[in-house]
Amino acid sequence: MIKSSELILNPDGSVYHLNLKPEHIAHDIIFVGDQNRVEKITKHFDSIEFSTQKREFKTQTGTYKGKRMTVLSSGIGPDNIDIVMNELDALVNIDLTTRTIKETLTSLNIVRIGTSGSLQADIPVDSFVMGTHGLGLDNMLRSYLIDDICEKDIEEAFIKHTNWDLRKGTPYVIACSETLKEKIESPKIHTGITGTAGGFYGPQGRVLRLGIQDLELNSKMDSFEFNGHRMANLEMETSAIYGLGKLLGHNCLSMNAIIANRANGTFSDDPYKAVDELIEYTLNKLAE
Ligand code: R1P
Repeated sequence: MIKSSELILNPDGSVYHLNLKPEHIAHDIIFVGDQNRVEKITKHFDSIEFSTQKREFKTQTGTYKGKRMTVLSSGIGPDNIDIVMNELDALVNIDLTTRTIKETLTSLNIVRIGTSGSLQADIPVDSFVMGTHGLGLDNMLRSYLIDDICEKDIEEAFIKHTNWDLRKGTPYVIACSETLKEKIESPKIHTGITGTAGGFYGPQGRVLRLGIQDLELNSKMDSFEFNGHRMANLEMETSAIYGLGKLLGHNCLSMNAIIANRANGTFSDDPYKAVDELIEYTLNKLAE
């Protein structure tokens, strides 16, 4: 039995941070970072059956073209993904009344629709990237037993290529769900490794007033290549979603609208338009 200090429930029986009960979520779930993006997705729905919000975790469940889907905002960063993935998994795979793990486990389909900065000059602003892998620079996932799910060859090559300072932790690489990749990919979507940083400024090589540990980090990531895989973009959630998804048995894929190009220093003139287009594209692929 999982103790009440470990799996915290609200007085109404919902999970602590997400404020959700098992009946509130669909098996197809869309993650967004920004809570204001939830309704930009659900405005396309046929109908909405449930809405709630606690802190940055806003959830709406409804149907799109007859398919039941949940849209949930994670807020920013891998630490929030730890909360979101564990509580969503508890909703389907732990009996919240007996506080025991169910005998038959359920796999959720989880697709992130995010915003991101491209690392490659040839992946321009307003284009879309599907992360074939998440490359975690954030360390959150290293609290779990991840040795069996990591792509160790890519990790080792990345550490060597970037001369990574291990005092910042050890980068890890996790592959996306092949099933969701096949369902959602198309020639107009760029693919590549999505880097996930544990911060927005220094951890992604941005310099405002503070010096950073490796000024060359972004150009080293940009030139990294391993067996035909290169880094496409940098954001703050994908590797944590892929890692916890793989550990817990869920299918995960990350789609990002490129709103900044870090290689040539440009920013989209209309980032909301790119996000809206990615939303419509992804919704239609999911509903097929
Ligand atoms: C940083 O501005 C945030 O934007 C990106 C990053 O991953 C980070 O969460 O994604 P979202 O637009 O989905 O939040």
